[in-house]
Amino acid sequence: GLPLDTIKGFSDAHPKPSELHFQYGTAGFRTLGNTLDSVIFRVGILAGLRSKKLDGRTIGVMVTASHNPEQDNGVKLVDPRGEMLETSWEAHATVLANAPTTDALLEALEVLVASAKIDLSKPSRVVYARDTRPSAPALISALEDGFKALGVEARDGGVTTTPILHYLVKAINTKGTSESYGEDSEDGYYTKLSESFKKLIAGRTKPGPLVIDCANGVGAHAAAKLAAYLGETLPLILENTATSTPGTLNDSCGADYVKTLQKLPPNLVDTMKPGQRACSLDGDADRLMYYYLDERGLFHMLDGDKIAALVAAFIVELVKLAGLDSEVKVGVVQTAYANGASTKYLAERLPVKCVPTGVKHLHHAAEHYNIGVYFEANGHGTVIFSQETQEKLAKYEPSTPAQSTALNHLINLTQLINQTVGDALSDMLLVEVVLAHKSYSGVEWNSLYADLPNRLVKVVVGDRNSFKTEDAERRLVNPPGLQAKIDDLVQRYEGGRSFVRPSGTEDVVRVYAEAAVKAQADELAFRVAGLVY
Ligand code: NG1
Ligand code: ZN
Repeated sequence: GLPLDTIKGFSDAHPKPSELHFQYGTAGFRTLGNTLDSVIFRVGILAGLRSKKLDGRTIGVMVTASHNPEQDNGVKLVDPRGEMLETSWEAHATVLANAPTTDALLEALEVLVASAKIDLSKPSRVVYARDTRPSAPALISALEDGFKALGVEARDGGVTTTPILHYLVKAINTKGTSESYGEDSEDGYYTKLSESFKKLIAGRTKPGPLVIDCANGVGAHAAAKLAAYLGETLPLILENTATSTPGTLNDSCGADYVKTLQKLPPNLVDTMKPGQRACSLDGDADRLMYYYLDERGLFHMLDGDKIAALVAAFIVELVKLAGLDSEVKVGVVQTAYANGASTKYLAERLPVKCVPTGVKHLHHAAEHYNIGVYFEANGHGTVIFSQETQEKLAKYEPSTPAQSTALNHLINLTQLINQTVGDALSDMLLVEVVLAHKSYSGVEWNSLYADLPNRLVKVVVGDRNSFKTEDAERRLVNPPGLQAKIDDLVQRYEGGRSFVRPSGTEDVVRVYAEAAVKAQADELAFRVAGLVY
């Protein structure tokens, strides 16, 4: 049975705040860092049980709150293939987090062990990491108490990015198999990325330096290490690297700042000269936002949709050049927040599917293609190659030198891309490869299509859970009658599109609107917000 006395001893030191309710949502648990002690302790136990359930395979635990303000923190579990936690276990996490007392926790654990048929004699293995937030050390010791309470074999991944933790989980679980994902160390990660990058840009014109806004987060450490592995091949200029200065994380910088405000982080204004290309990471380095200044010094943003367009078109072209277009089907997955112009551009070239917000939905839909490209407009995304496709590429015998070259590029892309989850640094190298192959500057990339003007607003409502959607969150079914009013407004705007959905991460309802001109997009968003309020 469970080591009830040991768990009790540790649990009494991590009491649940009685007034708070916690929910494992699309981003795991995420709230003020100083309220999460009991939650994180319990997640330590849950991760161990998840590992036992999966026969001792290694589970990941990441302590981060991504792009949220510095005082927030959070925790997410990673399944053995490096993917997000299986949905049914999100509910188990929520139940454990809300057990009011130690006795209630012990009871909830016994119920979980019985209902999920967990064999407690199995080993349990976990690898864990955290970003640079000041609240992390205390939360990590609560997590470690959770491991001790259950007797988990825990490996400390240190202070690192979310995508590196996902990489480690997959590398550990595939070690020594035919599907080995790479060495199970940070060195293995940087080596895998930098070697494949060097192969992919061999013989191309050396790119000019790239400015990286590291959001004063853990991406600053990772980008500095990556720069050392890349050497001369890609000069990086790192900005916003003050990871130990309190109050700086994600403050007036980072991918979310750039996407939301559609402007340069203020402290890059002097660094950026006309023609300069740059990108921003978020606080845990899984989102990426590109931009450049044109020759007049005007700012142009290249978001997740632009990355999807660039990358998907390139991969489709390589598959065709390799002579594999009848056998390998490439598809794209987006959410309702994708710019309508990107959807139009992509749908003219390949299949495009729209799914509800949240990486797990995008990832699962992308698995239905041989090669699935998915990006959220906010810059989170990746490309996944099915196991069958990777084997096909390995065995395929090209009949011309041109086919052989294209095939090698595809194989190297399978190594360059972190297929477990969106990874700002891997995605950044991917973008640099495509730009080098196409001889594109930011200008050519940006002109693949012109973004439709858009506006995103938040509305605080009495009960966001009363907002129910269908059709991949593009239409409301509740409150009754509201969708008809939105439809009525939308059809009065040229190129108009708007939708309303409850946020999965904040206690608000989000309103998105697009229209042919900016003032109209703003007006439509505010009028729809007026209906919701
Ligand atoms: P919510 O709060 O459900 O809109 C936000 C982002 C998502 C995704 C999640 C998880 C927007 C509009 N929404 O979700 O894209 O990144 O956080 O982190 O950007
Ligand atoms: Zn993030």
